[in-house]
Amino acid sequence: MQKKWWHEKVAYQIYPKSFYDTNGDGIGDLRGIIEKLPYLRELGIDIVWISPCYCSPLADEGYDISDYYNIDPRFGTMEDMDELIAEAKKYDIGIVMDLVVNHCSDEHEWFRKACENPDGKYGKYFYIEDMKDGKVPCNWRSYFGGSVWEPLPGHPDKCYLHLFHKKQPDLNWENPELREEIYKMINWWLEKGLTGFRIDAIINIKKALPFKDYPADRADGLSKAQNMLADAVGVGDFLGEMRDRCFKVYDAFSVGEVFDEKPEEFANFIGDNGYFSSMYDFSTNIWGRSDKGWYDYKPITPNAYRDCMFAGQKRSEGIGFYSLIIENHDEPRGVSRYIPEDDLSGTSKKALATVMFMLRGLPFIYQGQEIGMENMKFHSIDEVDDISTIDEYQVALDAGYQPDEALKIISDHSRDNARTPFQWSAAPQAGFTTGTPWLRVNPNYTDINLESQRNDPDSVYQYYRTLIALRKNPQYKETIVYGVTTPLWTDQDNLIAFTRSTPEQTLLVAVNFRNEPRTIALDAPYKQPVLNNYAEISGSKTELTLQGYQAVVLEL
Ligand code: TEU
Ligand code: CA
Repeated sequence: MQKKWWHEKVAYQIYPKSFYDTNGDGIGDLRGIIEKLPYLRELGIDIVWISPCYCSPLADEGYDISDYYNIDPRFGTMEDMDELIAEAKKYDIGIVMDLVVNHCSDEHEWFRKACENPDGKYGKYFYIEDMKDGKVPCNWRSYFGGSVWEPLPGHPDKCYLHLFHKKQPDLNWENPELREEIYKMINWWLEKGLTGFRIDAIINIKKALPFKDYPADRADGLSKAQNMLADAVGVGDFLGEMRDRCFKVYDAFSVGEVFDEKPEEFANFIGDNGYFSSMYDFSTNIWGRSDKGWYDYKPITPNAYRDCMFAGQKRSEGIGFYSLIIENHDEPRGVSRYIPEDDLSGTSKKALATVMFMLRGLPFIYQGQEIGMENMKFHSIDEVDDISTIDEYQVALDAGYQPDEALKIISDHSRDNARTPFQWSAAPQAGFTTGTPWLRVNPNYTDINLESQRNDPDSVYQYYRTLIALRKNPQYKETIVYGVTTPLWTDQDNLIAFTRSTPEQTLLVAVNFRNEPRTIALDAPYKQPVLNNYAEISGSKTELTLQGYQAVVLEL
């Protein structure tokens, strides 16, 4: 496996709408990111992925792009973007943008022209089909609920395909002209000095054609899009072409948001000549999911979390580098998902962070994770903005849940958990804005905020800084970045332990993922402690007692 410049880096995801607002309109902006670059440097970040800030009606919060070549005025201007890229360089930070090319917005010029003339050039940029006897071509369900087919505006006899929201028409990648437009756009951005792209929902660009029904998996008579994806062959042809025409030319960093890849194709995705530099390991995020909807999801256990993580280490060993997350803008907060509510504390949050940072892969921190931000408790569906949450609320009601039960379900899973404004300080609105925030600030900001943690050497924030510094420490870097992962003591419940080793060095990572102490026995005394989320390690150098949620890294 070839070494790449980005392997030793640490990445950070910014959800711009909720990061920092500089003009008091309640919406985070690019100037807010520029202002916080010194903060990101202080934390130790090298790569920043910014969720979409292109022109957009924000139906899916920017994942519905109406102009790929401009910045939405709510986020700023192209001058701000140029300044951000240039300023970030001074801090040795590379900017990665979101590449959303499975679909665009129904307000994009291409789609408007397609509606004007479905048989013309732009009609072929989309999937536009004739209705047959008033029936749509197939029974696929959109990721956000309902049929993937919607009547084409102005043409009641025709319909267009949207795997996501109806305001997100799918682009037709089978059309070489469309692909050219996309590559031109990508290269235009890379020419500006971007470090690369995070690539959205990309597996969906290849459809199983011709359109046909699949067995219904819910009472709505529809079938989830994944059933179709399992039959779709040849996504690699598009991805390889995009790599060769764009990413390779600029030696750009690319990280794929890939779900539902075929296991035998894994190496094609992130091997030495992979379609992408890296891709996310979502196995813990999707664990326990159900076709029925969020209401039927199972809560994940520490053992399942461990199994997913170790499987990912094995899958990628010798092939490539996964990107590791505990959360992102589509997920509940990681600390709320992976730690039982009664056990939530600075200590347990540090324990979770230790696992993520000590495994092999590129760590991506999602904004607020570094201060241990938690899920929101929603008291009414009116507090929710996210289209996916609104759909799942209805799905739960349709399944017979009472409104308060449905609220509890979405509180556990909502994408808006991660989208509440960043908690900068204990000032009004968590110091995020001087105006009214677009989404309610989590009321726990008086306890959980950056300002207080900055001054506290024992804070979650300072622990994250330590983890990042450790990854870059010349004494341990090689092992932490490239060392082989070997799981340990997997017969014990709620213990996440493994070694990372190179021929020269072995680090033992042991995380007691429960509230009671436990003892672990080593074959030989360890050399020295490298990291510990407690003040000390009890026991001897061969028999250690780990306290509740104690996490240690030891050099053997
Ligand atoms: O997500 C793709 C995706 O599969 C998710 O929609 C996932 O199914 C969903 O979040 C579960 O609730 C990407 C983006 O990350 C997401 O924000 C967008 O909504 C989506 O693509 C469409 O662009
Ligand atoms: Ca603003």
